[in-house]
Amino acid sequence: MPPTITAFANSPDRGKGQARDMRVRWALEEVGQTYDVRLVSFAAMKEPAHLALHPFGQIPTYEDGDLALFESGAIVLHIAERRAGLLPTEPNARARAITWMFAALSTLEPPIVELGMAMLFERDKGWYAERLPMLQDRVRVRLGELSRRLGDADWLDRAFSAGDLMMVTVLRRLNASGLLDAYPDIAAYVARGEARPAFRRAFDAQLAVFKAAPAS
Ligand code: GTB
Repeated sequence: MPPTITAFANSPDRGKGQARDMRVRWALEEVGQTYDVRLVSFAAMKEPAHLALHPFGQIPTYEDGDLALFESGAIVLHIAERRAGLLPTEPNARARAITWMFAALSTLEPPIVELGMAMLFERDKGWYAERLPMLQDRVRVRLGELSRRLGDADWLDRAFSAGDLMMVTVLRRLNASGLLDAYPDIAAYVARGEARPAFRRAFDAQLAVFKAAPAS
């Protein structure tokens, strides 16, 4: 039996691949692991059956036999540890790739998500115009640092790894912000990730869900 992941039945991003099932799909595609998808509504995510899998009532989850996981980072790491293709075998390189996964999730993602949330939900607030530049600057600081580290390399630590997969999915959340326009090297890095055949397969699979969903 292939593993089963959960994804939005009706993703609010309208198939842009911004929900966090995208990184799990991509990881599964990179390692050549087939998978099933169980689509869940917002209401179903808060029902006991889903809460038993995910204490915070979110997607994605991952089930394989008697193992159930939540948190996209933990799921991608689990996939990468069990099948070849996403983590180097040399121990130090492997540890560095995992470090980049954590950096993506705990250093880059928080300010990027905070900016995205403000742009989505706070535009009509009196404080928005004052707060926006501060949120943008926090992201720019990280982009500048990332850009300096990336230099003219294709990937963060020589070969493509789960660290790059995670970083690219996090950076893609800036697509609508326009901030990446000032960082052509990072934009090119994201584009390299998006050009990978495994990314394309994962993207197309989640887009197909959006296209098949009844209009909401
Ligand atoms: N830390 C967890 C992880 O990495 O797995 C976060 C999981 C999470 O935020 N899941 C979101 C969710 O289930 C979906 S991905 N939300 C429903 C809820 O909390 O009730 C976040 C997301 C949603 C929508 C867009 N979008 O429309 O662009 C982008 C990202």
